[in-house]
Amino acid sequence: MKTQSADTEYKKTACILCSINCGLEVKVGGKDGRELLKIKGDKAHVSSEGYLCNKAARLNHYQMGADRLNSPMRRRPDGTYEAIDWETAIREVAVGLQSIKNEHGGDKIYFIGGGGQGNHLGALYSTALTRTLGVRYQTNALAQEKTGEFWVAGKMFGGGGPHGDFHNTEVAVFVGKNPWQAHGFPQTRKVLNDIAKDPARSMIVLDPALTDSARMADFHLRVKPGTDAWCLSAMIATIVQENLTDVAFIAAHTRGFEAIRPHFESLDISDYAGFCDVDEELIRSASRRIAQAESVAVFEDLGTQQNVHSTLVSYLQRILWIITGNFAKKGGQNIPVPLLSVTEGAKQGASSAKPGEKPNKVSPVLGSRIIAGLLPCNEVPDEILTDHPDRFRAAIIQSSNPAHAYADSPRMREALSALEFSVVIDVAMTETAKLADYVLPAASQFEKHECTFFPVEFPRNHFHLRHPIVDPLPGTLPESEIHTRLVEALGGISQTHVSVLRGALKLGRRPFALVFTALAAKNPQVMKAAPALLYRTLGPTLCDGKRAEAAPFWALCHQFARKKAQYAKSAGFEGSAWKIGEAMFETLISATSGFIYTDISDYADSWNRVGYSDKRILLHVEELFPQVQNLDKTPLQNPAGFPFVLAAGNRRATTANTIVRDGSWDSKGLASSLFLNPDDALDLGLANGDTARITTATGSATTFVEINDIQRKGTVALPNGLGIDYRRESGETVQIGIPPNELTASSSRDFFAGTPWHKYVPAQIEKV
Ligand SMILES: Nc1nc2c(c(=O)[nH]1)N[C@H]1C(S)=C(S)[C@@H](COP(=O)(O)OP(=O)(O)OC[C@H]3O[C@@H](n4cnc5c(=O)[nH]c(N)nc54)[C@H](O)[C@@H]3O)O[C@H]1N2
Ligand SMILES: Nc1nc2c(c(=O)[nH]1)N[C@H]1C(S)=C(S)[C@@H](COP(=O)(O)OP(=O)(O)OC[C@H]3O[C@@H](n4cnc5c(=O)[nH]c(N)nc54)[C@H](O)[C@@H]3O)O[C@H]1N2
Ligand code: SF4
Ligand SMILES: [Mo]
Repeated sequence: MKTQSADTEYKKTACILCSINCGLEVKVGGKDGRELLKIKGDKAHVSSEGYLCNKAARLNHYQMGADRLNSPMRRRPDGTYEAIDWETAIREVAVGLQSIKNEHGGDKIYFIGGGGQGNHLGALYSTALTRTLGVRYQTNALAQEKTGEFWVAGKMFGGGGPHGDFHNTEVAVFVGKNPWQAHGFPQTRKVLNDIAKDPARSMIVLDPALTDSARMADFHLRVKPGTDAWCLSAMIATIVQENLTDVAFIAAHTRGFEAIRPHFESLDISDYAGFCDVDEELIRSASRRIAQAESVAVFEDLGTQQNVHSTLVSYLQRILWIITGNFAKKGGQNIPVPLLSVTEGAKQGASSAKPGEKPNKVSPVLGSRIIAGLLPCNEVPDEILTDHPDRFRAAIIQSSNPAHAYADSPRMREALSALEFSVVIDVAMTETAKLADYVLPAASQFEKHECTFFPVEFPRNHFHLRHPIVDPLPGTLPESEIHTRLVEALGGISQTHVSVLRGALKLGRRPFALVFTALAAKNPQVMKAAPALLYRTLGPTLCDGKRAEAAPFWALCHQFARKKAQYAKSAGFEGSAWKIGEAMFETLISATSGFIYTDISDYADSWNRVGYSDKRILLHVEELFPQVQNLDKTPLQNPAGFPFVLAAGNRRATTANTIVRDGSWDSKGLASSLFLNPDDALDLGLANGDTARITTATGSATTFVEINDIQRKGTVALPNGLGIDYRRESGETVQIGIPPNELTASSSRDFFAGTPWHKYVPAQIEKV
């Protein structure tokens, strides 16, 4: 685990502030040699090629955060914490979890989180712990944004998640997405600039706000908040009514068009334009632009995913590009080949049911739909604060701050406090950590190996295992070590197995693989604890133990080579499945700027990942289509006394979820304001910089206003990720901005996926 700390060479790693993880070169040094002194883009990185946005330069605020934890903490009966040593912490946490398991069953332990924007290696290791304990249920931030989309994609394509090819597309469509600030695909700002500059390409944005992205758009459909379903319906109707569909594509590749066609044929486009308050001609011309394009790529994000009709919108936007034939082609939507997808990881995290048992598809208390292995975040309190016999009794929370990030923070705090046992694994003493029985301090993402499972590009896909670039903060451990020690304390790793495997390894990795497989066939615990067992056996042999944390990837590379050899071959890996697996793994652990593991030239290959045996895309989704038909009977109305629509949590130039807790990284304090439209400001008697009170059904808060042309009249917006308690080096605790979920309600959620309506919070605004 040791790295040289005193040298000042540039070292390669990646930015952790959004899912793109741009490659970095960092000059380390400063205090204890642990600071990130200078940060530049890594030109050799296989995906970002030197690209960075403004945020990466401030990463030292994360690395050197004054509230970093440097010792395991145990809660005293009076609610304060005392530092304890690691040995005590591991022993007591293992005992705590084991006693919940013995008394109530492992399925009463809830696993929350796993990883963030830059770290998923800990999520991989956590499966050793959760499967050893028999944990069956989990949730994470994806279940407050993407689960509806996952379900819709799964239903329409029979698996796989299609992804837009924005680099090559003729028309880019952003639905509730502000890619200039939030990114979402490699080198986002460069791609947006390329599209904007090219007269042959266009950008269409659906957003009530005049965001940086909307300003670049050729068509800005400035919908009334929460009405995208009407706008998208009108767009589909335009294409159907003006006979602009791709008839040949629909006939050859889809199922169910006849069942949905009559609705869009008879739909009154002008009425629907009225519902969403967008000019009918603008809707028609944007729709024609889509229909006439050689290729169209679409990105939906939080503006609709965290809004009323979120799952419906996921469905409607797909109809739009499917009936215009934009699947399995350059510049369109394609289904990538992941090395390991986050949702596969999610499924693995909660161990599957015992043989003969029905797999768990619904949550234990409410009986809600579980999508991609995840329970809806909004329902966490409902599954705890009840006397239902199957309620959750304990939680393991890793790299997530539900007390701040999930809807209705007061109720989340009540729920987390009601648990009989809880442990948080984090780098900082977060709002959630402050409610836990034990807090285990993780090494930062620059102090250990890390990676994410987010990159899902097509046709070239990369993976980047980052090496530590500084020594761990004394007192911290990487998740690999934390989970392995916990599994050992629970008796989940047999020392006999360890000796036998180490012995086999002396003869080579092939005998090791054979012995591992033989042990696993006899003892199911071997597979359950596999990441930890590989770490303890194969780990020490990887570059003299320096790359021990990469051990589980050895198995994953071999799995990929066995099941998907043709894709590895497309990236230049040759030979037998064994040879390919070994070569992929050796490349993975040594490629400090990432490596390409799939490079397909044929876009039609996407059809191989459509799950239905007839290889057709399903257009008529019976669970959702009735809601589409009923739209005009369900107009949106705010409750009396709350005339504004608050978007509780937008991405801005200096926000990054709660990864950087030190608010001073936003040196000009730009991020914390409430955005307000000039007409509304006039009505309310508010001037720039004045303080306003925001009141919702859940709570109330004050902050200063920023009057701008970004906000649509009747809407206001707060940034996401702010309002966290930050303990400065001086000991003083500061809170910058508003914690948005003091204002949101856990009951405001999608009827289907349970995803929150953070972007549609009825609110009252007053001058203070
Ligand atoms: N700078 C920065 N970048 C980030 C993050 C960050 O914290 N900071 N977080 C990362 C994460 S975790 C995620 S999930 C992504 C999210 O990325 P985005 O979804 O792009 O981010 P948001 O700004 O939350 O929401 C997008 C847009 O939705 C719009 N919106 C609000 N209401 C509606 C509506 O009714 N209809 C439509 N069509 N639009 C609406 C808002 O005006 C906003 O411009 O960003 C990632 N990137
Ligand atoms: N109102 C409102 N709420 C929202 C949103 C919104 O737009 N509005 N957006 C939602 C979205 S899209 C998301 S993704 C979530 C994000 O919310 P969370 O899931 O809570 O994720 P992060 O804010 O990224 O917090 C990650 C945690 O990981 C910790 N951490 C950092 N590095 C490490 C590490 O190496 N190991 C460990 N163990 N911990 C580490 C950080 O200290 C932090 O506590 O917020 C959601 N909440
Ligand atoms: S925050 Fe910016 S620099 Fe960091 S990964 Fe995302 S796009 Fe790259
Ligand atoms: Mo997110």
